[in-house]
Amino acid sequence: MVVLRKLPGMPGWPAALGLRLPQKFLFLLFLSGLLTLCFGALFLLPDSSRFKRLFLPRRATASASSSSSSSASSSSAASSSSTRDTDLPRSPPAAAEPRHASPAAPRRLREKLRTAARMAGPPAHTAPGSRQQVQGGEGRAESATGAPPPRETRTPFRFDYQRFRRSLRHPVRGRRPGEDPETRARRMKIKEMMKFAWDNYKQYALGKNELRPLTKNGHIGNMFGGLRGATVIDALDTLYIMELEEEFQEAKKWVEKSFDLNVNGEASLFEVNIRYIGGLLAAYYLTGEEVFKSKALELGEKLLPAFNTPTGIPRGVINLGSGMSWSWGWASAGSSILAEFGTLHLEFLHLSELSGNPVFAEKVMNIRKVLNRVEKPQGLYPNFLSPVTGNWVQHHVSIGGLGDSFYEYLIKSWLMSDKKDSESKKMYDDALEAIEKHLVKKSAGGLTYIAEWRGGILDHKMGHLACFSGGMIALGAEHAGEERKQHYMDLAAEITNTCHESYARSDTKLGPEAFRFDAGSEAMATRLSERYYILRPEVVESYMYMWRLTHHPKYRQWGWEVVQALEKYCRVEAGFSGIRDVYTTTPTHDNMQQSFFLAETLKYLYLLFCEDDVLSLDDWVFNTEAHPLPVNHTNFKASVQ
Ligand code: DMJ
Repeated sequence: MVVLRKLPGMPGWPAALGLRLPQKFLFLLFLSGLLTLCFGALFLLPDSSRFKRLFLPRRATASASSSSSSSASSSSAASSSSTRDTDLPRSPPAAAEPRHASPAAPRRLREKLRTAARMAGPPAHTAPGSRQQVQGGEGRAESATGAPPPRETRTPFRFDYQRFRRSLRHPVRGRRPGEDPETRARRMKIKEMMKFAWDNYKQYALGKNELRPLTKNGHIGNMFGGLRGATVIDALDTLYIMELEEEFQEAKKWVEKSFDLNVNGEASLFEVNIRYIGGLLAAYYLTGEEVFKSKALELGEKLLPAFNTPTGIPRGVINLGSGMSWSWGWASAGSSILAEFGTLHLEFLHLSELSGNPVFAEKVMNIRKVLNRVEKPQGLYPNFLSPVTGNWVQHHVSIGGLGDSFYEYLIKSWLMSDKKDSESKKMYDDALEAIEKHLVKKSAGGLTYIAEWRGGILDHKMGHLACFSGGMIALGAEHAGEERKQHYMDLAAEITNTCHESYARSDTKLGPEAFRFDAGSEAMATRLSERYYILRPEVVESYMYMWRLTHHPKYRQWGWEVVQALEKYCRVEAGFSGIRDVYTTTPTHDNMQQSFFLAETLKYLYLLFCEDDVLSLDDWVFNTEAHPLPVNHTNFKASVQ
């Protein structure tokens, strides 16, 4: 109580205020309360606060971080500590209910949740295999035993880009042997379309997510959590492959100067992964430019808190600022979506490969573990899974929307591993067998299609999205046993043919969002709400694979028909736009140039008219947004310098 001592020549404070004894007592009580509060508040300051470091010993500030980080980093093991923990900041379910918990939660609790979320994503660029470094936070210098690791064991990690380039079997942009003039002219036309799409985006919408080509402005939307420039990131590798050098430099400059990752909004984990992380990874592998790698890794870390659930199955939506995550409001009973959590594998393996940080690979390997453990009805994978119990929530199965790219990533995981990941190949083979047995049907008119399944009842409808499966099945057929190979190639060709029919039977020669095989309908939309086309790539994606694997000229011919239809019905003054009805030759436009038009539709069309060694299937797998990721020829051995 030094401050209250009576100083010579000065009256004591209470006395100076003319207080009597009971009042003095009350005043003292108030003052001591105030002091206690001030001291307590130090603990609420962020660990980085100078005041905190001044007043509290360093160890005390670090301990909270290190305990939450160790919990978070082990949460990838499905049933390990995360299911047992009840301590709130270490408890994934609590962190996973922010929408409801957040507004009412006291400030301290919210701060702890944020800390837990942050610590789930340790910084990359750490030494491979050094577990204590994976468990980020200020306490990360300590090992599991509490002792600091000897300095010399912390080997710096550097991915050896030159070594990776030497491992490729073909030059990235091909060798350019002689080719017929028509093929070249068609390829050049597609390149011109890409330049037109990019130039208009650049002129009217650079920095926004998509171009609105009718109103000549940009669209941001709410899918990417405040991230901008989806079209830039999606376009990078297409510009590079098409040798649009100047345009590629413009896009790269935007990434360097304007691509801001410090955003604070609700993002789709899936969309950010396939478009942004996929796009950045591909741009890095194609060019070796460090900026793409570092942005991909930084963004990857921001996605990690979504995995803090009791099973390690991530939730679909994540706030990129706070790390809080939750399920889509429309997903039944707080479930996660098969096509979303099942479409992370390729990108996350590369994030681990490039950073030397195993956490990304652990997260997706755990997803596979959960999926392998759960009982599959008739061998099928339903689209909704609870991230809390790890059980299916609803028995809706689809190879189109909600399910699609999960199957794609099974076969591509195997291919990307240079055919070593036999577990994913088996999962793919088993899934395809079940799909063929229960969902593949032939229409009265002889068209093969893949129906949807609702608890055992078939819905005889195929979405445009499901049309990627022709290409996927062909890709898998290449590697099926001799006796199945032809069978699967035939199935792939039949499905691709059906999807072509859905285009051929429309007035615009572009396909509807969904088409049906019931009530006398054959490969046509029967509902008004399904007649639109939003520049989707899946049908030309299958043409590209079928061309590469069979070289049947009809696939190039079909692709060219799409080019002509796009020019006629989707090209407008300032870019390309989706249309609202494919069954009229005077369609209205939806005023949206989707970023996947540049990433996928134009890239697949271009590759259809390239030689096979341009982004050769020997060296690359395309992620579900058509961003090429390299096959692991060198066993992805990290280069330690
Ligand atoms: C793309 O973003 C991806 O292909 C995704 O897998 C599904 N849909 C769109 C394009 O239609």
